[in-house]
Amino acid sequence: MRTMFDALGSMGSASGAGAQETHDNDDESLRKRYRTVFISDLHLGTPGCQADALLDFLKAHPSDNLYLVGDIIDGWQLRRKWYWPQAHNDVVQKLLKRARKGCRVVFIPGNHDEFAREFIGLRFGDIEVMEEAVHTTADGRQLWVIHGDYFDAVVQCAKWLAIVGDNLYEFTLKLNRYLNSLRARLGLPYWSLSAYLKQKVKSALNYVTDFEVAVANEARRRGHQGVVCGHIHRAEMRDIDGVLYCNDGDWVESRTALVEHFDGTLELLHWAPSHETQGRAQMGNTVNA
Ligand SMILES: [Mn+2]
Repeated sequence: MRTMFDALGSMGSASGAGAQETHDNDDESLRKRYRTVFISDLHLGTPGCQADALLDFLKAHPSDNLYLVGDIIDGWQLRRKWYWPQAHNDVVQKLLKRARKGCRVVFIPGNHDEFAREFIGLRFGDIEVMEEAVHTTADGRQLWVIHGDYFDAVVQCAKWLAIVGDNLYEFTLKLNRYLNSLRARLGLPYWSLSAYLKQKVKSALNYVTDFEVAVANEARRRGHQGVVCGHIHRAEMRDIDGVLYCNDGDWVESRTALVEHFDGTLELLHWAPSHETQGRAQMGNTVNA
């Protein structure tokens, strides 16, 4: 089935599918080039999407690889109310053009653009659509790339378990009273079962609200060194028990992206449009290891 994207993409698909993008004459030649750029949660089709800033960012950050890590086009909102200004069209055109010029562009649909999940294994123009990906960094690390909405269910399920755990805690309070009255009768000192278990339940509750830990755990289970996701609109890069958890943030509030330098160094960027500050401000969150 042909789509608008096929039509747009095929306009110039003959021009080079090499790994190295030929530099544009209009932009990019003087820009700093990255090996990989990861962005997600653009929410094109909603008034919240900061399309102009995103366009500036894309122009300023050419790359060999570009991962679109879900919630690129907000199908949920578009179904409710059609909103598609020129700037949003420009972003789509820019992405298609980038793919046409030899940048490997991978689109991993999220929950807001789940309509694209039926195109998994196919292409929008020169953009590959994949359910998930594994990106190998220049220094040989394997990063699992997913949107992350699947973990809502994991977190929800864990939350439910925590409620059970919480009821269990109430029960242990009763049990504690009973046990200690028994211990007192036997001449044994007081021992707090509830304090002991409270600590356990508390850490369980922290765990369940922790999307990040759930994602990192699954990446570890799959044998990856790291994971790149989006979905929760919270940019982050940190080690979670030996797995590098990276969240590239969003383009609704924070205007953030994850980039890989040519030596494999990963960096979280926070884009500030030039009228706000001079160029790009970095979050100073770089992981070399
Ligand atoms: Mn999402």
